[in-house]
Amino acid sequence: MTLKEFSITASGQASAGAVAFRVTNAGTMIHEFDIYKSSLPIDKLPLDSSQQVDEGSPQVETIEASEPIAAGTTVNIVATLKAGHYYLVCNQPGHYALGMRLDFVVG
Ligand SMILES: [Cu+2]
Repeated sequence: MTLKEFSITASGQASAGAVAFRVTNAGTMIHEFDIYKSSLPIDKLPLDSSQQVDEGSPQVETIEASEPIAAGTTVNIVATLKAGHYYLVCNQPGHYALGMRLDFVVG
């Protein structure tokens, strides 16, 4: 996974179970790596007043929420995922709306 201003890109595939993500912040500012599940379209998640995805909304299930990831660093994150459709998001204020969101399917 690569995070930068303002995109998330992925390579590789995931099967249900413990999924390991190697997340590199290749940008120049702090980013995050969050995994959500929702029945809403990826561009229609509810936002709070800080222009962050509202993780308290009943329409958003937060599977994983990383600590802030500094520019130029790489972190390893393991999440236990069932087969299904997830959204990978950076939830620093405004970044979701600027395009830091990605569909992710676990087979
Ligand atoms: Cu970001």
